Amino acid sequence: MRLGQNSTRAFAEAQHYIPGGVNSPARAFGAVGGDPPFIDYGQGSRIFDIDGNEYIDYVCSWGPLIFGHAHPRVVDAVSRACSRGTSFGAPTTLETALARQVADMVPSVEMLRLVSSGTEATMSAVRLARGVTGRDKIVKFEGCWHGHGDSFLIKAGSSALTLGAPDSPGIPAGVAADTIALPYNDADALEQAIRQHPDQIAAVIVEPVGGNMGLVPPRPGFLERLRQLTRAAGTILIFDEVITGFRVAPGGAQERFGVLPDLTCLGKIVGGGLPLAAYGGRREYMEHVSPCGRRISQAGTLSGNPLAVAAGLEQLRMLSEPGVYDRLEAIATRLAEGMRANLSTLCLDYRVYQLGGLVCLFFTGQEIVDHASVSTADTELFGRYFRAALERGIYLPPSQYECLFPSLVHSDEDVERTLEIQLDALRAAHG
Ligand code: KE4
Repeated sequence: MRLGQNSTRAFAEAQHYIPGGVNSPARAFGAVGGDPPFIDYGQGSRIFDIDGNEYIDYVCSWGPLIFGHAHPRVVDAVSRACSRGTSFGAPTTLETALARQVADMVPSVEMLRLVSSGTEATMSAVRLARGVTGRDKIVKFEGCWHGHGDSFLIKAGSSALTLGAPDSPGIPAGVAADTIALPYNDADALEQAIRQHPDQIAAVIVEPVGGNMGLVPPRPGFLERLRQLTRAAGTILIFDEVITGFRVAPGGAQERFGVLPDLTCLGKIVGGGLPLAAYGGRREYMEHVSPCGRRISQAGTLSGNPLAVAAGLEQLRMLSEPGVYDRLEAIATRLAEGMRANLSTLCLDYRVYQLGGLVCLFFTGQEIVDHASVSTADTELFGRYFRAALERGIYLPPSQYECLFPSLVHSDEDVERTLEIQLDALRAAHG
């Protein structure tokens, strides 16, 4: 990847002060080779680096920017909030308005707490589950990423998987011992785990659609079985909808698949590109979050920050307008169909998955159902494909284990241009 000299210089300096030169490992291009361009600004479906290169962006901040970069309505909402003060550390009516909007859109959510990141949301949801059940163990699924909380860095997905280090140093053995990692899409494994650990499992946390090992749809019946098994075992079912929330349907995967969890974690889109996430669900559980009920602790200086709330509320209101999800599904479907046509043109038997506003191309011919099948993908080839696409002006997520996040402002021309470039990048990758 020929990087502009300004980005090259910027990356060198950044690495002196910031580990890997980035504030989140996925951005370092470790999985795809080459150095990351440093971004100057974004507008709509495009981002522009500090050397003046333009890209059609399919990262979109890893999902939050469902209306693209610097949407006028979001910018205006944040600007108006900013002029009234950036933070108060005191309640505001807009936080209640956002909470009400989320509760109106997400079927299982009766009550919720706003926090500052998806990691904080999942950590808090698990602590709540442990607090109300009095149990210690949790179940997660291999290849799912729930942020960098200690309990989750066991066979994690996203950057942990990308960097080939599913288990992170620094996790106490005692914490790891309370996390049971099972194969995704394997409800029988959960049934067995519940039998092996009777009355010990506080929560099952799952991405209802795998989004951090690439796009891995739930097998028919998987989510329903999780719901049945957890209800029978007195275990709390947590849907981590940080990616799928407001992305695969207005009410997320729980609306799309008709399975209601006890707790839901939300992030990305709900914050409109600013640091805001949420966890919520059944009132009988949320009423034990401090300062209420059993006072299960969770706090945050900038939780419910007025700027982030303004951005998130505006985006959710825009998402509530008619026809939005048909448009998003149409964009993602066209991308997937076009990619399959490109693979057919080149007689390549790779797999393309699409669900709601998510798309993923796997460099393998195997059916994708779990972490093991995803691991058959040729990540070396993906790296060559990624760099070829970037050089041609398409900014894909820099990992085989991430999804494309198209926005509602990716035009038909953007999509057709993308598919033209994608064909070239596939050819270049195969030399
Ligand atoms: P954050 O702490 O990054 O806001 O959210 C953690 C998280 C929790 N749950 C799911 C399902 C998630 O996908 C994430 C974060 N997603 C990654 C990308 N797949 C964020 C990108 C990054 O780590 O830089």
